[in-house]
Amino acid sequence: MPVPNQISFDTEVKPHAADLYDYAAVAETIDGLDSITEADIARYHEQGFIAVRNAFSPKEIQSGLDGLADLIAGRVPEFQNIQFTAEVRDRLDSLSFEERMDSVRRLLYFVDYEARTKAIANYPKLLAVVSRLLETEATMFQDMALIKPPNGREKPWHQDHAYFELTPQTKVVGVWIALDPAGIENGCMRVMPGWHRDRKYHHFQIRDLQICDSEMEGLQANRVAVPLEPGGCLIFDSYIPHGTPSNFTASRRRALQFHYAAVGAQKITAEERVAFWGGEANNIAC
Ligand SMILES: O=C(O)CCC(=O)C(=O)O
Repeated sequence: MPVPNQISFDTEVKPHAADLYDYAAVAETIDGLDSITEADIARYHEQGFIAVRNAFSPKEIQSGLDGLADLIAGRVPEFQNIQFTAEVRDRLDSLSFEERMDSVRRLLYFVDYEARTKAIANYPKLLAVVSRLLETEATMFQDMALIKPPNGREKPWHQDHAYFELTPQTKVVGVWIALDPAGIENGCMRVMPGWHRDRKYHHFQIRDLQICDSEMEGLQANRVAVPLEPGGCLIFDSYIPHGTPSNFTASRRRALQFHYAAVGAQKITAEERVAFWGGEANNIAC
């Protein structure tokens, strides 16, 4: 289904439980995309993710931030696919640029409007790593920018594959790139290492399309936090449960996220996706 290219607004949601993103360990990182070894590739398959520091240079990250700033400021008027927080619905046009930046939740499908972000998505060293992981030529099929401003809301636990109109068997690699320091307190990623294997969760529309909180409660011992400096990235399997808590700081936490699959990956319909992944559609209670 085509995604409408238009401004939208988030809905107000209840806060998450205080311990929903507690974790037992912090992820180790590999230094640079060039350093990824066959052992790291094996670890990706085993754990469902790898984290890389210094994957992109400060100049490349600044170009990504500049690209997003142009899109958010409306300097590319043909691009409208920005979701703002609910509380600015009635006053969007009166916001300063900084206030507008801090009212964005996400941008979707922008790279065809903005060359600097497209260059990051198609960065040859990144594509080479993703193709190694997929064991075939990779193509990017979804681009998103996640802006978690001060007090920004959570992204509840989910598996990205539940969002895609691709067969459940399709191998998908996600790449989440930090544009600001992403730390424990401002909402860095949390993942469940190894939980991408043979696990499929029904997803429910609660605070977002998500795994039921009760499935994720009490699993602190199984969780790893992935703090990253700007230019670092998390490369992850689309079946790994992951999420990010609210941003409890005054620091922005902006990120780019791209998803890649094999060229020609087999699609399913929206109805087939819901029938496979949807909790409500399968009459399951959350
Ligand atoms: O950036 C975030 O806060 C989480 C993003 C994420 O997990 C997603 O959009 O799939």
